[in-house]
Amino acid sequence: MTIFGMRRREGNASSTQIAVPSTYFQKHPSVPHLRDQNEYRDLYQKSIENPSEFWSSMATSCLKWDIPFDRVHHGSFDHGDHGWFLGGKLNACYNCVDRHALESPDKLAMLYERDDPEGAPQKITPGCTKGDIVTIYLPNIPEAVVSMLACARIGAVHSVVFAGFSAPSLRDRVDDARSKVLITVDESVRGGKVIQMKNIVEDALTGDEGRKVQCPGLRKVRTSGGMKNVPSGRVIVSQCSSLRRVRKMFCAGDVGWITCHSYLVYTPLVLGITTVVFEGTPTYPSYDRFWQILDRCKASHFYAAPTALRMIRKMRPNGSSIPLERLRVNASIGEPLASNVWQWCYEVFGRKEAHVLDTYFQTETGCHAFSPLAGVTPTKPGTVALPFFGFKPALIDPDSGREIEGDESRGLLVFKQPWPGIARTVWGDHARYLKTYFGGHSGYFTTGDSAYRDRDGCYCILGRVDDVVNVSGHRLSTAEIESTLLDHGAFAEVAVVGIDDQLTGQAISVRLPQEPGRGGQKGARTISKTAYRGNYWSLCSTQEVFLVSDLPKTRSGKIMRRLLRKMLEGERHELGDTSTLLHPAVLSNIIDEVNEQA
Ligand code: 6R9
Repeated sequence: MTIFGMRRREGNASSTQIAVPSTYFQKHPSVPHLRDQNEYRDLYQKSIENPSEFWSSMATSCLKWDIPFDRVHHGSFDHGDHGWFLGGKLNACYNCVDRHALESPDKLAMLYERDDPEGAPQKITPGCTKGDIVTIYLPNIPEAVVSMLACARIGAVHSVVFAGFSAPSLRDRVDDARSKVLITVDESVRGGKVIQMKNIVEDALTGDEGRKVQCPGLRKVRTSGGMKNVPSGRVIVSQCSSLRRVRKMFCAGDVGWITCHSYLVYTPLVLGITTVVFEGTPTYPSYDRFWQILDRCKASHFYAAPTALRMIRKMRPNGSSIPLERLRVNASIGEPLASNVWQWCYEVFGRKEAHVLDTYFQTETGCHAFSPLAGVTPTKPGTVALPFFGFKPALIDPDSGREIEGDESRGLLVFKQPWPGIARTVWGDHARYLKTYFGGHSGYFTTGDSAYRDRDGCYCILGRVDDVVNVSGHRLSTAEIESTLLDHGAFAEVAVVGIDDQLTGQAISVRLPQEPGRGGQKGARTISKTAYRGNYWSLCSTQEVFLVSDLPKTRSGKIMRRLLRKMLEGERHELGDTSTLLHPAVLSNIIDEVNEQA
């Protein structure tokens, strides 16, 4: 079978590498840890060939241990029993807060950007003990970070639930985690709208009829009214004020997302970098909001999801006049960053002064698995560049199950050896963990994504394996088709799914959010055909194009193609878990719009 038969440049990767902008070094006096790509290669090789030595040196130089570890790693993929830094003991909160506060007590740990920039933050206490599982149902406010750190400090496990989740979704997560304590606020504000979070919690606890008691394991609920006496008084929470030349990172996601666990909370705080906590949305009060925050906070690093970048690009194609005095790293995460969106980020958003990085990781990897190194390695638009330290990637042929050697090849993305951030179980269901991540291909960790490796060894993520469209034996990744349509420049957002087709097995179906002045469905069909030509030459005739007012997305900005596929296949009442949807109403709107256009 032809796996991926396409004429176009593979994987939408650009063939040119773009060097680190020279302004990178002018924006901040600090220099990167590594000199150049050669040093990266040497160190990477060490991390793969002798992981114990590499991670031991990293763990001792970056962290303060109460009891030093006596063994770096134990376990195997076959048994799924990984343990790291055995015998060692450290406190994550101490590493994030106290040791920096002791060294430089007036250094900022957090900057808090409210939805509405006026007003002062409140402080909270979790009230729980070691071993408890604490559900944190808070918006992006400093208290969310303080609650996470407070849990880490006393040895409680935090389970952070996205603040936008509904009462049933919250209830499921409290029950699933067997949580004893829940921390929330009375209300939050997002995009100028007040959300009564305490009422949502009450609904979660009383059930739909308001009678039955739910979440029986829950012992305590803390709302803002009852939260006083911050245990960790050393976290300095401040509005943008007295700013000094320290590195500051603005990670613009929801604190419930792994991206923010790793890159809003723990990484910057462990490294002594000020982290910016933003409560609002990129569009309120205007589409300039990200620029405003980066300017006000003098942030050096920016991290956002492509969906937010695409939306801002659509509304502010020429950027903003707000200066970005310090911005030198502009990174994206969560979905593919199409080449032309990459180009816009580089030329317009960051004015060719910031290093643009498309990074790749998963909840299960815990940290970057691929990324250009800021200020060190060149970037290649359309790729996530080279593997991060300790990640040994491979591509597997989906049919034979064999590893694919050589560059310019594509297949299922797996990792061949463990790294410290690897997920160690699925809570309460270890058998599921073994089956999902190690069951498919023995000896490998399965990511569930497919990828392309180009001639320079750079990787391009092609999307979830389930999202691949199989037309007449040609396996096409939805990410590539979407990227082609985005590169054509006519649309800001696109979703492509494969639907059953008697002739070809599967046909391509395209969803485009409605945009005025594009000539409606017919115009969109013409535009998408033009964009396809030369790329998906023989497949164009099977496509369907629908214009919809919005796409179903998770709170972290991922398009839920599975739902679109099910809706088209007539399984509108069996959509499965929709609890992670940002706007649940979008589903019925899409059904109406598709019915009108079909
Ligand atoms: C961090 C995060 C993980 C999935 C992952 C992949 C997709 C992440 C990507 C990307 C293309 C990138 N993904 N980064 N796809 N290019 N740069 O998003 O974690 O929410 O667990 O999602 O996101 O499909 O497997 P998580």
